[in-house]
Amino acid sequence: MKKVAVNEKIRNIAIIAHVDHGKTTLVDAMFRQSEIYVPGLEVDERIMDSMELEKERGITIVAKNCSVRWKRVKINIIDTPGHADFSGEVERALSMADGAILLVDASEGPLPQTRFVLKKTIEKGIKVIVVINKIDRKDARPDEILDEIYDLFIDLDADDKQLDFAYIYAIGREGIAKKTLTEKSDDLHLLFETIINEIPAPQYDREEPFQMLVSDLGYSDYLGRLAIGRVFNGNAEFNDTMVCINDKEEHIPLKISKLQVYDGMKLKEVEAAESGDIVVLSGIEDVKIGDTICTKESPKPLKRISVDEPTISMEFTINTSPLSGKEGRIIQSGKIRERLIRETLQNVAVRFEQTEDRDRFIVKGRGEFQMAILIETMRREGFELSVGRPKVIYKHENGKMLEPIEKLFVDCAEDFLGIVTEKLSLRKGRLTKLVNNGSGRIRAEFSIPSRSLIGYRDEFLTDTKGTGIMNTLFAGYEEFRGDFPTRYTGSIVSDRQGNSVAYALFHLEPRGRLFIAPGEPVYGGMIIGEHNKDSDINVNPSKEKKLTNMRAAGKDESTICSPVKPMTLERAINFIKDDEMVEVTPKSIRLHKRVLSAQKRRLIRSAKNKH
Ligand SMILES: Nc1nc2c(ncn2[C@@H]2O[C@H](COP(=O)(O)OP(=O)(O)OP(=O)(O)O)[C@@H](O)[C@H]2O)c(=O)[nH]1
Ligand SMILES: [Mg+2]
Repeated sequence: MKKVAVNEKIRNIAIIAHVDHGKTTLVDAMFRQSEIYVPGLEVDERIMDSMELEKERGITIVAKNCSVRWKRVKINIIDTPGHADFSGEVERALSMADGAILLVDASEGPLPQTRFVLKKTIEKGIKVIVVINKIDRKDARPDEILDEIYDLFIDLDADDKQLDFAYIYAIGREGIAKKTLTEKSDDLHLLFETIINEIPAPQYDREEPFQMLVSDLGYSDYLGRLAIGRVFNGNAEFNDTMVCINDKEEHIPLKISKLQVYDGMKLKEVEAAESGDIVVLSGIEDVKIGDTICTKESPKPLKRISVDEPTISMEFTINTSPLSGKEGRIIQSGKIRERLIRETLQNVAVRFEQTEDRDRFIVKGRGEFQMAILIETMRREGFELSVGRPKVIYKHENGKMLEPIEKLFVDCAEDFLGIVTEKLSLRKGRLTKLVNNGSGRIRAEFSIPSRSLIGYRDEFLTDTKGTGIMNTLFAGYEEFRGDFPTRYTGSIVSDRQGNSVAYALFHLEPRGRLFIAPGEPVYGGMIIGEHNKDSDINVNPSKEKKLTNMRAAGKDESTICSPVKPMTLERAINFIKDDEMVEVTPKSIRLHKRVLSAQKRRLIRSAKNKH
C-alpha cells in the first residue's frame, strides 16, 4: 500500500517562458534575496548563464540547477532556455519539478514559446505560478496580458484547478514582486511566499526504497561522471551500493562515491540524499539521461524522460577541403563521431546516426540554431568539419509525403506586410489571420512549412528594416506543399587554388556579392560569393593584373574593393544549397561545392539533364 509522505523542507520549481522574458535575471534576484546570499558578495549579471556562448549571446542554452533558501525551505530552481530550438531542455527540466513559474513579459504578452512550455506543464499536471514580468517597461500592458494568459490556459484545455492559477506582477531586474499594480513593494518576499504556499512539497512513498531519475549529466575532473536528478523515493548514503537501470533494462551496479546537493550557485557535499531533493551523485560512469538509480534489492525503473522528436537533420562530415588540417587540432572522423555521441548523452533533443560512409554522420535536432550552437561549440574545442544544409525531417504515411508545418506569428509595421506576405507565399506560406488594430502595426499569422523558414529570419529582418518580430510554433505534420527554390541566386565559385587578389575581386564585384577579401586562401570549388543570376559561375579570384615595368602590384588605385560582410556560421548554413557545404575550422568559415572539380560538376549536370 502506498504510504504517501511529503518533504516540507523542499520545493522544486522550473522557471519557464518565451525567450528573453527575464528568467535568468529573476533567478539572480531570487539568489540575492535568499537566505543563502552573503551580503557584500558580488554576483554577476545572469549568473546562471555560465557557458561562454550563453554569455556572449545573452541567452540561455542549457537548463541548469541552483537552489535558494526561504524560511528554512530549500527551493531547487531549474532555469530553462526560452528559445524554441532548446525546447528539449524544458522537457528535461520539468522532470525534476513539482511546479513552474511561468514568466510573461508585461508588454509582449504570451508568445509561441510561452504556449509550448505552458502546454508541457499542463500536460504534466504541474502547478503553475504566473509572473507578469517587466512591468517597469514603458509599453507594459499588464491587465491585458493577464487576460491573454487566461485565454491561453483555456485554449490549452486547462482544468478548473489549473485555471485558478496564482499570479504576481514583477520587475525581475530590480528584484520586486507584488500582488497588485498599485501596491508598494521593494523585494521578492511575495514570490517566495507564493512558491512555498502554492507549489506542493515533493511527495514520496514511505515504503519505497531509494529511486532517483537521472535528468542531467555532469562531469568533474576529480569525480568523473556526475548523475544529476531528483530522488523520487527513499534515501541513499555515501558508500551505498545501488544499480542503474538503463534504456535496455540492464542493471549496472554502482557504489555511491559522493553525494552533493545544490547550495546556491554551488554544490555542497552531503552524507545522505533525501526524498524529494535534487542530488548530484558520483560513482557511475556508464549512465544516461532517463536512467533510474535504485537499490539492488528492489530495482524499479521510473518512467524515462520523453522529449519531442527532432524536426531537423544535418549532415556532418570530415573536412575534405584542400585546406583541411591547417587551422584545427581535431580533424579525424573517429573524434568527430565520439564528440557527437557525447553530445547526445548531454543533450536529450539531439540524435546521432552513423551512415554507411564512416566519415559521414547525420545529426538531428530541433532547429538550425541548435545545430549552429553545436557546431560553434565544436570549432571552439578545436574541431574541423564540414556540414550540409539543415533539412527538415519528412514522414511518409499512406503513400503520402508529410512535412513539418509551423505557425508563424509576425508583428510588423503595416507598410511591410506586402513584402512579407509576398516572400512567404513564394515559400508556400498561407496567411491564416490578420489583426490590424489601427496602431500602424499589424499582427499576422501564417501556416508555413518548416523548411521555408530555414534562413528566412535574416531576410525578414532586412525586409522589415530590423523592426519586425517573428515567432514560430511547431504545428504538426501536413501533406508536402511542393518544391520551391531555397535561393534564387547562384554561387560564384573559385576554379583554382591560390590566394585572392584585389585586382581579380574588384573585377568580380559586378557579378554579385563577394564573401572574401583580398589575400585570403581559395581553392577550386570554394564559393567566394553569391552570383546575381540563378546559375553558378567559375572564376579565378587570384588573377593578377599583368604588370608593366612602371607599376607594382596592389598599387593600382582602381582596385580598391568594397568591404565584405564576413560569413557567420549561421548565415553560411542557411545560405548553402543542397549541393554545397560549409567548411568549419576554429579560424574560418568557408563555403564550397560538394564536388570541388568544375569539370566533374559539369559532367553531373549534363548527366542529370539527359535524364
Ligand atoms: N525592463 C525590464 N527588463 C528586464 C527585466 N528583467 C530582465 N530584463 C531584461 O530582459 C533581457 C532578457 O533577460 P534574461 O534574464 O536573459 O531572459 P531569459 O528569459 O533568461 O532569456 P533566455 O534564457 O534566453 O530565454 C535582459 O536584457 C534583461 O536585462 C525587468 O524586470 N524589466
Ligand atoms: Mg535565460
